[in-house]
Amino acid sequence: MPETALHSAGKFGDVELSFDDFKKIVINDYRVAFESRQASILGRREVLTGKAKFGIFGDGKEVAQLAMAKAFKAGDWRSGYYRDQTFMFATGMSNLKEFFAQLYATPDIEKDPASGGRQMNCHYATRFVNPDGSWVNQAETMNCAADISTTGGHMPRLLGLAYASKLYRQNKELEYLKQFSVNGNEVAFGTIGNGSTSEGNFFETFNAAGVLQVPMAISIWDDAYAISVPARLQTTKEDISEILKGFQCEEGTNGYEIFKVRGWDYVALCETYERAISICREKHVPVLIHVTEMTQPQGHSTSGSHERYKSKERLAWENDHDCLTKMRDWMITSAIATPEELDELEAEAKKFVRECQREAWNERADEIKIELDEAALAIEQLAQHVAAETELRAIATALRSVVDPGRNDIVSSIRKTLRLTVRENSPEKQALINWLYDENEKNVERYNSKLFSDTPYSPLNVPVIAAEYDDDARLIDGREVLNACFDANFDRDKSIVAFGEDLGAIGDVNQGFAGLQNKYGDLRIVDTGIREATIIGQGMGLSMRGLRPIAEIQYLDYLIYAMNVISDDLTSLSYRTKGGQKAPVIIRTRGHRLEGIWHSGSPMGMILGGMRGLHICVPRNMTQAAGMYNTLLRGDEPALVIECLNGYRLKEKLPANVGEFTVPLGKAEILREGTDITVVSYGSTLRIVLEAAEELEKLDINIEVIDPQTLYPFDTDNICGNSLKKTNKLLVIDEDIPGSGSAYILQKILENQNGYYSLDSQPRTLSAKEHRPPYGSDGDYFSKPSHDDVIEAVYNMMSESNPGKYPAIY
Ligand SMILES: Cc1ncc(C[n+]2csc(CCOP(=O)(O)OP(=O)(O)O)c2C)c(N)n1
Ligand SMILES: [Mg+2]
Repeated sequence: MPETALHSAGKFGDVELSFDDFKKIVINDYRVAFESRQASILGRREVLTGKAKFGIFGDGKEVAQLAMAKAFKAGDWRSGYYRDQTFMFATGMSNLKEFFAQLYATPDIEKDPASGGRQMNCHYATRFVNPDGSWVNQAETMNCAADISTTGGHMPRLLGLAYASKLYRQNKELEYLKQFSVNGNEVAFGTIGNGSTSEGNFFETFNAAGVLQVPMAISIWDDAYAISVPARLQTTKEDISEILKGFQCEEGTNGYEIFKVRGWDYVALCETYERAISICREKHVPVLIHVTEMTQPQGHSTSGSHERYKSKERLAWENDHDCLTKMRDWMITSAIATPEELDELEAEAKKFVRECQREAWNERADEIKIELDEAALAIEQLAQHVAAETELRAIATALRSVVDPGRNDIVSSIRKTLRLTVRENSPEKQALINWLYDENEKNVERYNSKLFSDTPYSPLNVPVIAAEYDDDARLIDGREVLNACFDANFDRDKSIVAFGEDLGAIGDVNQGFAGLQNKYGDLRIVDTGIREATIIGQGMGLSMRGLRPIAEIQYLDYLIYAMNVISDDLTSLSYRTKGGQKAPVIIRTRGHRLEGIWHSGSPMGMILGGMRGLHICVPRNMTQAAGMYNTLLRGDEPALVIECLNGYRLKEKLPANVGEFTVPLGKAEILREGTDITVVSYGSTLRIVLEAAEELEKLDINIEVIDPQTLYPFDTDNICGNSLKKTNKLLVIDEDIPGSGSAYILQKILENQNGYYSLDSQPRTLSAKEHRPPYGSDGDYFSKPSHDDVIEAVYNMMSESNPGKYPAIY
């Protein structure tokens, strides 16, 4: 940072301040806000001149954020959106140089600790996972959950961040987790734009926090617009706090404390935040602070200008109500500073911001320049030895003359060079190839790493412990095996909690948690409202704060109601912070065939396509599920476990070590050895496949049945590919629609495991029909793969390659 490093905002505190001290704090606040404004102005210019690709800024929202920062303490959390740069500077959680480093997509966590160059500008995060995978002491740091661009998408996790404080305060068994909380005294601060309060996520979160009574403080930055759409088309009565009045706490009720304050009124803002946050912190009552009359001096983002859709009158009003101008005027009339003093402060601030910007740019550009020079030189050296000398020299010259080059320019030039010299061999060419390999490795780390935490605590490193059975092991319902597994884990680890619809009092709709709320209390095992998105958000927030939640979605079909949280927020968390944050939540659900359109879904393709970043477990029975929970609860990465909906009352043997044995992730199991066809299947369909195998035996067909057990990771030992070397035939069977989950499995086996080279006939898939399965047994028979379908699919493949031995059945 340049020498006049930014100081974070001062606090007024409880002690009586002298006027001089008060002045100093206010003047420093103004400086923070003014520098922030300059960063917005300069940032926009950098985008418009082509140095950065996109910009969105917090201009017009500065003053309220100064007030919010004063109420924010170590241990607190922010879950906000892209307008909060001033708050981040004022709390010291970010600074101007990092602001510009992110704007320039600098792929380095030292320079952009929020995202290592992965996120657009003004997407903030603090790093609370150390490089070795251990947790930072969150009770001593200010904490910011990583922003996402989808508006309102950060609300569900806010609920969980706040709920953690409630558990830490009320559950005395958690006192040993000192690095996450001091008696639950933390507040989770949320920010959201007025327009985004139209999102379901906002309302779902808002209601849930009112029910749960958690220390959550939502600030709504109301600038009366959402890009071009005015409040009239967004919000009933054009006033969000007005319509939320029914949530206000009354004598003897739960609810919220609701505040409304104007975004340019520094004094009122400071007073409001102080009052609101102390209620929230002390009483664990959620608060809403509706900040009105905010502006957007530069419009919404660099994508367009607001003159297109705001009237002249509105633009003039925004100009008059600019919070910085208002604060400046107030400081002058209150004798806090003279115009001359403020002019000087502003001139210094402008210079300082410019220096931060230049340093951030130069650091990134200098690094690339070194790489570019090396690459261009290597191309020129190769040029001397090849027929395409002129072309290669032209490539090097073009590379050297790119304005503001990126790594893509460098790598692309080398790849083009290698294509032009495809028939040449020389030490110079080899040197260039080596350089590219080295660079590729660095770029994988820069741009493709950390989809998962990949730390020593990864569930992939959990030791494998086999299930053990006593001689007289009891044969019990599958649900009882799970129940015993949960019981043992809840006893072992006090940080585990579970919640979901009907999960508490009755112990879930299939009784996996039966009796456990009585045993472990309703702070650990609890019912929730019908609110899938915030069940996942609740789990996410808790897991970011050191607890081990099992968040239950009652049926797999309802996962769609939580899809946005899982896909946008949870599964991208490790990646978008380059390993700086993690949320090891375990999502428990049940699915595959049972009854009716919304209780027999198996949308694995949707999950695989939309939730990469989760381990995806598809246990064939409850014992395997238990082993997976045992693994996941000892790891630190998020996962989804889909239990078989039709399997809870099937009998299974109770392992003696039901809370200890582990099923490793990514390890396929051969359930039946065979020589004719490799059949890969998972979940509920497996039982049908195994039954069909018996009948196929009578038709003189011997199938090998493989259960991958987890779809992500998939069969890391190539069990499927190796099986094909023996059978040369592949059939993938599942209950998803055609070309969905089964296509994923085919890609893994044919491409990743080189299965293609072992095949002597066309690989096939057998899936459900494209529509949802109708209600009733006939609906199931004619929609999902049946016993008969499996037999015929296998038989037809054999018939195709040997019609003499296997004549057509019909
Ligand atoms: C889920 C989602 N829908 C739409 C968008 C596109 N979008 C980005 S910002 C924005 C406007 C948000 O307005 P508001 O919440 O009032 O915040 P402001 O930008 O005005 O501060 C929209 C529609 C998005 N990013 N995410
Ligand atoms: Mg808005």
